[in-house]
Amino acid sequence: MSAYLRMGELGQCLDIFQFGPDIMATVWVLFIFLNFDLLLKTGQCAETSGQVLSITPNSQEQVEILKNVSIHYQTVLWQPVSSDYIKEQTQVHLYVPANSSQTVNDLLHRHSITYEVMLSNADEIIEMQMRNDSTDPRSGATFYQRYHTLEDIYDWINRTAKDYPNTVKVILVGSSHEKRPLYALKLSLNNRPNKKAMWIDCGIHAREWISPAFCLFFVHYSLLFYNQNQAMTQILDNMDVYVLPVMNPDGYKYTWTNDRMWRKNRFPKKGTPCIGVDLNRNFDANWCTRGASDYPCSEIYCGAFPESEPESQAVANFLRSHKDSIQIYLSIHSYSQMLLMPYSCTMDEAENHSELYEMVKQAAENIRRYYRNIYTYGPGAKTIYLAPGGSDDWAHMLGIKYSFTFELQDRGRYGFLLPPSHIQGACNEALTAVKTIALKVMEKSQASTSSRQTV
Ligand code: DDK
Ligand code: ZN
Repeated sequence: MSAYLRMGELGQCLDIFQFGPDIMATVWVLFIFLNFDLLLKTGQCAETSGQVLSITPNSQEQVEILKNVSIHYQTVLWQPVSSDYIKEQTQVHLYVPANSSQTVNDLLHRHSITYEVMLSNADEIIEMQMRNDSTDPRSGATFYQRYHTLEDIYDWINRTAKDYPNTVKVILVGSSHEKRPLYALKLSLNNRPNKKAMWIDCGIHAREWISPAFCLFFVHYSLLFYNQNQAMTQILDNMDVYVLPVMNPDGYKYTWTNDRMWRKNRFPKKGTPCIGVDLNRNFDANWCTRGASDYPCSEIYCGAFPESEPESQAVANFLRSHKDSIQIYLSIHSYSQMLLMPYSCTMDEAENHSELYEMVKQAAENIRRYYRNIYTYGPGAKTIYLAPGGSDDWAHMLGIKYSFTFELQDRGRYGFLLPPSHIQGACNEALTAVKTIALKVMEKSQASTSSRQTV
């Protein structure tokens, strides 16, 4: 594999040498083989685009080198989320920007660490995803098959509420550290009394662009397919839905303007050069234990105390004050195609483990049946990793018993840079999971009401 990849790299380098005539070919190829290492070290092969590498360390020594690279060089870990969790025989996905690719590639070669280039043109993909926004006439795709700036999402929220004055309400649930509003939409498709509710939040993590895209799609689908699609009609007849499209607006904005790979919010920690708290480590569920970090520069920094951040506090306050009606909590993330249930903050099983497990299992089976795509499922701690302080675990402990985190497409091909052409497919899969779970929950509550009635 490594030989193949090295040849691939060489192909890119060759452009800059401008050797032309066929007659030279044989000599040239020979030259390359003999001087391969030299070519690499001359520094002539600098990448012009950021890359994403897939690296599987096969010794403890390689693990240490990778940790070192990801901490001390200008790179961004995609997987695992923090260098502490790099381990032998487990794939590491590493984003390497153009200006450090020479150094990083050399270093990996020097230590005989083989890697695969997952994406060689990351910058181009990033540029395409941004160009795809606004009113670019070159983009034929519809609104819901594109990514949108924060401003466009705010506009869309207002427009949606205006277009559906009887069924959609905008709720200001709080504001971000940089004072941006946190708007949720409340979908209330009919006036039945004592309706239950479902909460969906998107965009806790800034770089997971497919997540806000899903929230927009979901609202659109709900409004369009109520009274058209049977499952959707049943669900919306029985419950209201609160949708928070961007829980971390400061971070999301930052991914459009400064750093596409940003994850956390934008809270500047005084006395350090570090910015950002991981909002999905900031809730009061075994807060800041193993799987989170109290080091402010970490990607999984838990913050100064539980709910220290205005964004997590706003959501926690809203859930606390609506916990009697909210039955289902869903948090949308990417990537890795997983349907996760509590707990992620401990290895212990949730008290309703089996019913939750049945739900994610059936949801994954439906996705597989309808879209031929594989989602793994189970409790977070056992399926992905220990992740204390998460919103789903906290909601579950609050008493919202049907609480889940979805990790949408893909499984690493594009990672956070999922192309716009994949938005539709990713959203349909997630929608299938939402429908499956909501219908199951309704079945259960109807069964329990009717049994109560029969007693
Ligand atoms: O927060 C994380 O690291 C991932 C999503 Se990117 C989810 C971890 C499991 C759910 C924790 N509440
Ligand atoms: Zn996430």
